[in-house]
Amino acid sequence: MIPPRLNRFKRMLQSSRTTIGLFMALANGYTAEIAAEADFDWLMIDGEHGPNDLRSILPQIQALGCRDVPTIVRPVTAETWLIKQLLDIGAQTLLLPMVDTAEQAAAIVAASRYPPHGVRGVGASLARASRWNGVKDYLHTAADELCLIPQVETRRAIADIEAIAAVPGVDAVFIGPSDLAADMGLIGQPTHPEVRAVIDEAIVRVVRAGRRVGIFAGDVPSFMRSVELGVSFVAVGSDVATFAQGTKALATQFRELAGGRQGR
Ligand code: 3PY
Ligand code: MG
Repeated sequence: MIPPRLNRFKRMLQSSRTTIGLFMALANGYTAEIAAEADFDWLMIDGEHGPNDLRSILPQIQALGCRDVPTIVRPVTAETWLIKQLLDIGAQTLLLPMVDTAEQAAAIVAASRYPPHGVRGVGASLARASRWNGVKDYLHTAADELCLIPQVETRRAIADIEAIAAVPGVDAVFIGPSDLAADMGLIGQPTHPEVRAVIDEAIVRVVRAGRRVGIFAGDVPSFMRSVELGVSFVAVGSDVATFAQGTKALATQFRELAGGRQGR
């Protein structure tokens, strides 16, 4: 029998070091392989805003699995049926958007557990996650290697952040500055001082409660402040933005060298 697949992200989360990762929304296995060559601690396959579905997430999980890169998957929504599908194809760490209450977080945990601990449907013989029933005791041990991370990204969620983080089976919470800013009436301003103040206080509260917290911080001041306050993991950018910036910079540089001629 095959031993259970260990979740390296879950173990990294237990260490005291802050890890860095990249959001991937280019939605294919080939660019996931390129990102895997960079020196990130983990990579996140984004099905919330990237054009990903189950069939595009699978090859990315496979590509990253070959390289042993700790992988997070973010589905478009935290629905029970979608959590089942993602776990069955082998996702072990899920980042779940728009979780506002401890009850919603508890429902996510239930979706990830087989009965009697939850409501995950049993289809291990058809599932890559169990190596098609090859993993020893998969039905009994699968939950041990799962890592569930609700996103806290509204004022309502921030008010309840300790309760959400304390739900048994929740491994960490993740603060979404963009949606939080929007909820605060400051859409497009995730680094606004008022948003930052709410974020700072939320981080401190989670850390004080002895729980883990992550965040997206793509600029140096937000990154440094978040690390200083004790976040465990930070998404520092995205493949899409990196590609857009890189291609623009390249074109600009050589357009100038070419004397500004249009050439198209
Ligand atoms: C947000 O900022 O709203 C996110 O979901 C992650 O960056
Ligand atoms: Mg968000």
